[in-house]
Amino acid sequence: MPARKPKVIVTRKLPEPVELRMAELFDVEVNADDRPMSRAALAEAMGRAEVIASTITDRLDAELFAAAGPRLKLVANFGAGVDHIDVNAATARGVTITNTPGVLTEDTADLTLSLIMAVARRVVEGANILQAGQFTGWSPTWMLGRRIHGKKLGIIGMGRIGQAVARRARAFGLSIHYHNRKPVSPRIAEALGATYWESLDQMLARADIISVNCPHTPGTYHLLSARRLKLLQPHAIVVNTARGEIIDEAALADLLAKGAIAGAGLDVFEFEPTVNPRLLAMPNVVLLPHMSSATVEGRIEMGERVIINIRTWMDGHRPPDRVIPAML
Ligand code: 8YV
Repeated sequence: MPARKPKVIVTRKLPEPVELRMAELFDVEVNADDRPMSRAALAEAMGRAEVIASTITDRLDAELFAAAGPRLKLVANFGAGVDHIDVNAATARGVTITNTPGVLTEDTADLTLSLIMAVARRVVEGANILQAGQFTGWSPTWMLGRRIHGKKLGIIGMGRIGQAVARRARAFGLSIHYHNRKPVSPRIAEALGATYWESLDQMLARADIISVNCPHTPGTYHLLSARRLKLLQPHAIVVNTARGEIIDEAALADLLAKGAIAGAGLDVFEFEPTVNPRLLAMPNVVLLPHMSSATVEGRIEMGERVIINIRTWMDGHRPPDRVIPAML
């Protein structure tokens, strides 16, 4: 007898190979127009699906879980971060949440280093000048950036992505400093040559470059608050490929405008997709549209994790990438 196919509603268009495989395995409905689903459409989907394959553009809050249909058992998120999902409310309601860790680590770390280089060496500014036809010839004192080699990188959040950033940064000659809820194992710390700072404040005051690589949780909201940002040195650069909410964006813009810090590279924003207009106008800031995991390979692997999580749940096992409230 063929296996029963669960009703899976996919809230955004996914890469074609992922959609094709899902269609083979599940009774699948895809939001083909690729715009974020409205709250009403999400509520309707949660009323009749067994599985929702969500993305960051779906805000799945307690109210939606409370109103969800009795068939809803799994939200298999396409993405590592789950701050758009009320995991407590889902768990209380008996809905399992999964994510896609591991498969976007290297891509996100690559883009983090790209932002560090772009800001420190004024890469985007230089390219824009050239495209605007303003390159009139080499000069000994023009377009000077800041050297990366020998500087101190302070990584906030030393999980998979933080460690992948550290591995790359070492090759660029940066010394590795990090703040985390707890130190990494001595083996990892030694391999990365990484120094642990229990006090984030002290690390901020000494680092040349700060990279935000922790998840957004109630505990990390505005971790880089106005007070903490003021601890940074005037030549410091801040890079964020994690979540905009971890930095007080208005306070960051204030410091950049005053020249109290040297620059910023941001792939994520506090009120995404809205970007603080003051940041948009600054030459020492490189802004990207939340694209750190945007590779063909990465997005297919993310889809494969979603499928594995749904399949394992279908087979009556515990999905490998389960997110539980205690992890947040
Ligand atoms: C994803 C991300 O593209 O995985 C994450 O947490 O921030 C992104 O890189 C996005 O979440 C897809 O839902």
